[in-house]
Amino acid sequence: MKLAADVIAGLAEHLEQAQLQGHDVVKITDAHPEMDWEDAYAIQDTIRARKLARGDRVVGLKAGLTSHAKMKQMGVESPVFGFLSESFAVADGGVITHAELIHPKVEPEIAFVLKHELRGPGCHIGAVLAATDFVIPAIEVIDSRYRDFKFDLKSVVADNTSSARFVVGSSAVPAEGLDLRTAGVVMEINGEVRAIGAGAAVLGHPAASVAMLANFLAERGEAIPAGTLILTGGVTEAVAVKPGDHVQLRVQGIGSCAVRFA
Ligand code: 0L1
Ligand code: MG
Repeated sequence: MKLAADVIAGLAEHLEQAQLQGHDVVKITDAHPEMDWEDAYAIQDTIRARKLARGDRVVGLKAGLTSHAKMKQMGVESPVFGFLSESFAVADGGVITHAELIHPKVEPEIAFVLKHELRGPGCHIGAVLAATDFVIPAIEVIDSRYRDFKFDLKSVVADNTSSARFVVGSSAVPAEGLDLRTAGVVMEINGEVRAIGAGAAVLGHPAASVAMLANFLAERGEAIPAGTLILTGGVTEAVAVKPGDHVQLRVQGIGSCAVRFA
């Protein structure tokens, strides 16, 4: 690690305050170019600890930048991982207050819920499918705290991978019998189709994203606990939303979910 403990604590507070107050900041590597990956995840962990100390709960995990469309959109080359807090959960069909966020975008995702713990290293798609309880459609709302979504990967990791809100569908479907690679994904905003894709856009198979997360956590001596909800990453580019927008996601063979921005 390159940063001192008090600097990590200060950066976590800086980023979390930006999230809570809905204002943007410049990417933190501008002032701390020496920051390494361990520092970045330590800042994210400190944000997580701050939320837990206030009575929030971690209800899931997420992988981001797992599709070529997203990597190209953001000009980066590898996935990143973050956590989902209970305070970011929005009911299917619910309403998000746009003014609480900075510059939200929506991503169509396929989420997994595990019935068994998943532990790397060596985790693979087969192990993920065997450990999966069900899959469920999800709309992730990302809201980078960085001005104009301009960042580098370490700054994004520190900012909990832009996590801001998420919605999961009301129909949960067992993964058996589904071909998640060819499952079609259609996201509409105000009834207009804005993003189309298929599950294979996420690392060839969305379960590969879960395996990658398990293998990443193994390097930290951690596993994905049974019962965890995992967002596997946007199937398409993220789409900016404005107040009044109604977002609907349909995933072939799995179901749908929706959210409105007020
Ligand atoms: O969930 C995601 O794919 C977002 C990762 C963070 C980068 C971004 O804000 O687009
Ligand atoms: Mg995402």
